[in-house]
Amino acid sequence: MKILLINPPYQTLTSNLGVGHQVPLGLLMVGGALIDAGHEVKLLDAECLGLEIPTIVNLGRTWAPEIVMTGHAGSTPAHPICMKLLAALKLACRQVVTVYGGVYPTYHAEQILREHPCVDFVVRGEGEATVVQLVSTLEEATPQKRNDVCREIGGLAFRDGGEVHFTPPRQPIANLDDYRIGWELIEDWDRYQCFGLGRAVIIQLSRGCPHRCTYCGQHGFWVRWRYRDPERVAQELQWLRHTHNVRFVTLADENPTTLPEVWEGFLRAVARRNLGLHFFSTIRATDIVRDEAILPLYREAGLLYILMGVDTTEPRLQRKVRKNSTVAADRRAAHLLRESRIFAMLGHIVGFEDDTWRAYWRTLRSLLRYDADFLNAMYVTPHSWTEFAHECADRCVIQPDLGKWDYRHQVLGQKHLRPWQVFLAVKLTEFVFHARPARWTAFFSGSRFQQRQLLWCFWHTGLVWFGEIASFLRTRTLPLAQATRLARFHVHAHGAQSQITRSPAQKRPAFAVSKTNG
Ligand code: B12
Ligand code: SF4
Repeated sequence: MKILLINPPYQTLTSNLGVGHQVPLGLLMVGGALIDAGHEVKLLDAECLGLEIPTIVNLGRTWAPEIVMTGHAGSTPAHPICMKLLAALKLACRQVVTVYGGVYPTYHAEQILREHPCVDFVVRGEGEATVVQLVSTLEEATPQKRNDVCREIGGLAFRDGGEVHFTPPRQPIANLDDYRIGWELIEDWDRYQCFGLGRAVIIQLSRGCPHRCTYCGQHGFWVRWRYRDPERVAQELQWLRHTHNVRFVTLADENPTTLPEVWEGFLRAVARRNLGLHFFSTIRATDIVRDEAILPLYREAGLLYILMGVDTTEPRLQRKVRKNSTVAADRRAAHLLRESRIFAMLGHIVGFEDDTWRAYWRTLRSLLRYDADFLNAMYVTPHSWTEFAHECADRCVIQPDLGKWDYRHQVLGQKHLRPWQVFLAVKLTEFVFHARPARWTAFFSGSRFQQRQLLWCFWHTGLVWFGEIASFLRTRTLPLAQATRLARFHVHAHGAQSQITRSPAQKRPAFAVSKTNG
């Protein structure tokens, strides 16, 4: 069948002014599986090309696909634009079947199918196996039989006789190497660049996470931690380097370091090939401390930027959000990374509780003591499928526009501070952190390459910093008195099925990792 994959035109300051546009890995993975099943697949990256919806519709009409599929990594904030896109496409091409997938639609399938007739199918969970089965059904079954056959496909939701029908959840893919990334769908490799280091890709060594941080839903989405054969991932990177001149790699893994032997095997396989690649990865501070002895290998393999989610500098809150780390471990990790000439980025979450000016001042002083290279401050965002949303059901939602649930806008109101005060505190924290003299002393003692990268980041994070101030001045938030409580907001905005409940995966104990893959 003729299938058009569309990366929706969701624009962010992070991509436009910050790190640059990245390959839409989720769609490439779905696309790879469909190509291997014999279908004719095309990718339209409307985000990267900066296309407006009418242009996308015209291009869609010209190519005349039988099926259109969309979804986005930033699945919550991209949801409103995905719906506008599918509505416009459905209006222009009534016969086209539309399929929507990703994390947000997985948890909000019922409301989406009830409220958006432009969506025919929602794929819940991992997409690869489900889309292959769905497309072969659409190809073979008569329209009268279609729904009956679709009932047999795990991981789907669709309308059936006026009701939304959910098929049973699909088991997680046992062997991730059974599927491949559809790299051939990329038309212009030069469009995807990162950190000023040339062509870039995103790839996964593993999926899932054995930890259970209360505000995060990624572990529930992937269900179990699984990994690809590290040798095969390294081979794929070698191919990307030699065939497409790829220079920079973002590891999309939630927790690539889960099993030390797998992680070390991957680093060795990459280092041995001497590919001259640079990597960005998110790694837990506790694992960096665990890996102290092999940090030179990290660098040899090309790890250049590591984001550590320290989340909070308060030990009490660390325990409350179940971070399974300590302030001492976080600081030690930042120090070890700097010693190993790897840029340390701190992921810091604002607004877990009702803060005061004094709390922000304390946080700033603690953050400075980590002496890391960069700070990524994010506003806590209560996704309905997380335990955190359950815990703060009584807090008020001052940002009802889902398009702004992107960690860069305040979603939950504060009792003691108004939104502009929280914003000011965050912007000042970011400014003081990045402008502190110790950081510039380190700059002058670094290599030319490190100095170049620091300047690149300084310029781009600076642009985003100013961009966010401009965006804040244009963004409306609700006064606390008019804001809805989170529990009500989720019921109203997302329908009864998706109101805040714990996902079954979150009830499982932490650290449920088997030593065998699959
Ligand atoms: C790499 C990454 C980035 C990169 C690149 C994003 C990109 N273009 O792909 C950068 C740094 C640019 C980035 C930016 C942002 N990101 Co980001 N990012 C990630 C990260 C680390 C990996 C995403 C990924 O590729 N996963 C692997 C792929 C294979 O998984 P997937 O996309 O979910 O796809 C699978 C299924 O969902 C499904 N599926 C997905 N799409 C579709 C479509 C169809 C039709 C079907 C059938 C199935 C399907 O099938 C796929 C294969 O199984 C995740 C954290 C994490 N570890 O997951 C955060 C994450 C996706 N990012 C997030 C956010 C919020 C953002 C930003 C909005 C932040 C900001 N304000 O700037 C921006 C959005 C900008 C943008 N243009 O993407 C959140 C999304 C939360 C949510 N559920 O809404 C995440 C989950 C982080 C988190 N911990 O919460 N991000
Ligand atoms: S370590 Fe915590 S925040 Fe990171 S992916 Fe795992 S559960 Fe989510």
